[in-house]
Amino acid sequence: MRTDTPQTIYRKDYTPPGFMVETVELGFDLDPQRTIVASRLTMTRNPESRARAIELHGENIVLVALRMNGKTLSKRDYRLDDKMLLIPDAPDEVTLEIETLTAPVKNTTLNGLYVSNGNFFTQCEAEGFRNITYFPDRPDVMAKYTVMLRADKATYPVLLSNGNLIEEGELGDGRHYAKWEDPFKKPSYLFALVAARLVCQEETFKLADGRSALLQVWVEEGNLDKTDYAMQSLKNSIRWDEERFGLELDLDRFMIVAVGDFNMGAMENKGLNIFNTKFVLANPRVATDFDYAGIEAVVGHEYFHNWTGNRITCRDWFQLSLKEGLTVFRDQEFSADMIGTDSGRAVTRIDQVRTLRQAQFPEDAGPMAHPVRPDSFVEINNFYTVTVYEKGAEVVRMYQTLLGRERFRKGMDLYFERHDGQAVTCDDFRAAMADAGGRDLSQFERWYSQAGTPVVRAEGRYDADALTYELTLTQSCPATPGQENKLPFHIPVAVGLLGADGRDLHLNVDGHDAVTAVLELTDASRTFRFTGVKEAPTPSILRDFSAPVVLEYDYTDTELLHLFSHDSDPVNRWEAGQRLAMARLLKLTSAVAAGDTLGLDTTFIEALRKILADDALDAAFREQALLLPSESMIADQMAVVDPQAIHQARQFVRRTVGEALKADLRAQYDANQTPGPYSPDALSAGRRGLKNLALSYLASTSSEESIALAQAQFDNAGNMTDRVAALAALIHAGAASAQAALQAFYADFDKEALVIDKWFAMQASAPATDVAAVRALMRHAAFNIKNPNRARSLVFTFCVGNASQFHAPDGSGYAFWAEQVIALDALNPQVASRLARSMDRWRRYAPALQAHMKKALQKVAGVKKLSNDVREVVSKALA
Ligand code: 0A1
Ligand code: ZN
Repeated sequence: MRTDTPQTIYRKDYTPPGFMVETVELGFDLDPQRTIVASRLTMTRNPESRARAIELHGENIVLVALRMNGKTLSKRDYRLDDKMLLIPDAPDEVTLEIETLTAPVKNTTLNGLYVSNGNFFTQCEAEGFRNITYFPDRPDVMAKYTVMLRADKATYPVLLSNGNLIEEGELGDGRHYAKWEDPFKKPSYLFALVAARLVCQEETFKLADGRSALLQVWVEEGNLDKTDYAMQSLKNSIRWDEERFGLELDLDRFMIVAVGDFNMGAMENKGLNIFNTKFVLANPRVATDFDYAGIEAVVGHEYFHNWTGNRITCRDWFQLSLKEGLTVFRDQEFSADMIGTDSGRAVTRIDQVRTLRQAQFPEDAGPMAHPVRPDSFVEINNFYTVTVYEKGAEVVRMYQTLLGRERFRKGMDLYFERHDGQAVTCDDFRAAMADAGGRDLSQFERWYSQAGTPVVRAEGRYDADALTYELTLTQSCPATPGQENKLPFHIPVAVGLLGADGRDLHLNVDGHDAVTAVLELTDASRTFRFTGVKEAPTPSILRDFSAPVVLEYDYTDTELLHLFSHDSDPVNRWEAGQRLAMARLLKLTSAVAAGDTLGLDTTFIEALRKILADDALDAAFREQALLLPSESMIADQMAVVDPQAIHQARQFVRRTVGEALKADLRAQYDANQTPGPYSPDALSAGRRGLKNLALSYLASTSSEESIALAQAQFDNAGNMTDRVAALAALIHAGAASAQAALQAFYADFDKEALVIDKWFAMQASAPATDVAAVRALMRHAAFNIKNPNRARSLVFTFCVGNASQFHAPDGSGYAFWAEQVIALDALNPQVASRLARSMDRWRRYAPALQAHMKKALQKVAGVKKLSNDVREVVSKALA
């Protein structure tokens, strides 16, 4: 933490490292108060650099000793400040021996070496290693690591690090040691250690080439009954990467370790993945279908990083999406393949589209907007964003759409062939795709360099005499901070045409001869001509969400209803329903604000009824189709956001649908029970999803009958999915029994931290929970702001997921936000900075609210000892 003006770092300033590190030998004498780290580095001058000095990063550590080539260096031989250690005169080959001191127990940032529940863990991405020892802490310095851990045996019986265990033994006075060696070169951000009292589930797993690997999932003792699904997901991930990409596990041992205090989801340290407990621990009693899906995705994600991230890493942090966008794409494909059916795949795709719209589009339209490959940053930790991750994954998906699956795979092969063991850039990845695909992808580069969500406007014209349909696509992209004018993107637009009977017409356009054509829009505007079109079609544009853009087309209700009933592309079928709903929600929001009477047309309700009752459709798809756009998505469509009016309008639609479709909802509720033992598979989860959506619509009417139904489900639930769904229904309906249910829930699960997180989150998001109620919950004995999961469950959920209360007209929500950002910043800047982001789009509210928000932002910005993390976010918001 510094008080000086934070420095901006630019991509264009990249220079290669002055020295490369060949080998790293680390020795840890672990003690919570005083850990001594001895490091021995062999380094050689990099012929590609003009830098003379050895530059080592180091923060929040004490330098105890420094030797170069066996000789102790005195203060005159080096320069040291609070960030860097510089040795100006160094020979071309050096061995450095460095001793440093840290106090892990005092480290509340959860970055570097820290203590969680009495155990030691590390987190080094992006720049945490410099909190452990002095080192060129940048991803383009890759070295081989040997690690010796020493600690008290009774307190820390398990000592883990990257790679293979090569030696272990006793040390006397109750201490023991373990020596680990990682056979692969890696950047420092992939270093990890664990010293802890843990137990593991383990298994020997056969790899495709006949080798075996030892797989372990390490958890605290009481959690060994919650590791099966993570282990199963790990095995599935290994198989999948072998089959889909021909990539094998390159180690004899692969470990996953769960930790209760963690800033993010998980971390792909070589051979030693460290996970937030949230993405490891599951059994039917404590975890929901959603949790299970999250575990599968994150276990996959971290495992897939072993090739996309670890074997080939990033040259610098501006290239973060090189590993993250690609790895998210891989985990998305993995999850989709695990379901196996086309309709299941489509539901995962719909979820991805929802995430983009819910989180990435707003980011791209706000003060923190940045390209997938940013040009500058103040604090790299602020750039682990939905843009770098999810939009980055869309960019990778577009290669596959443009090249086809087969040539995309060739591109991946070529990427590994060229760059294995290297630290490279997004341009290198694009070059591999272009070369393997035999295509010029130079214009595609703009997806990396230009921020903002492109808008594609479509206009169609049918000529009955010529039997042609002309589709004109016009693109534009709004200005973003530092980027006034944008050049045209290379956009794949997948299009189909529906006939009056709802069936796909056969297409002849641009050399395509199919029912879906991928049109490539590269100019600002282009007209595509479909020939042999025998009737006026309804266009289905941007099928499977073929590009991360906003599609504008002036659909009539009739066309949307047609698509909603018939589109063979499930994503666009769903999309038509969302458009129908959004138009109504926006009208109703205005009506609420104007004090007009509210109404909902039967056409829309009947369209929902039809989908709901269509047993030919997957339950999971029907659930998606009946889910209304969220309050924040509605807000994004408004010139001036009115959170309370949005909330009332949406509630009105839920209530009206709940009443009108009461019988149908009840029928689906009954038809989609999942008797027998719980299974998290997609089919069962989909049925539970539809059933619980039906329950929530029914309960939104607050009828006695629906509340009794929710209460019965709560009392008899055989799994956590049904239990939380029932509890949420009771809370949101304002049922008299909700308090008692909450208490019973707490009493049942008070030993399960992840369930208590749900307990806080459900209350934080309830429309009746105001700031005072949140403050009261913060005084609950189980609340602990130092634990990121707990802070997120209560404080974040309220600020991000309870808009009508957070945006209380008196500004009390914003004052609360400022207080919490400031309190968190003193403990954990990374977490504080995430919370700070929730005020990004303050300029979109009415003047009175804006005034309160500005005051809150200024209050945070006025704090002298603010982290760079929060400083960057609030100053960009205020700029
Ligand atoms: N690379 C991890 C994400 C991650 C990033 C930073 C962290 O600490 C500050 C932790 C994890 C992933 O993509 O899963
Ligand atoms: Zn990742």
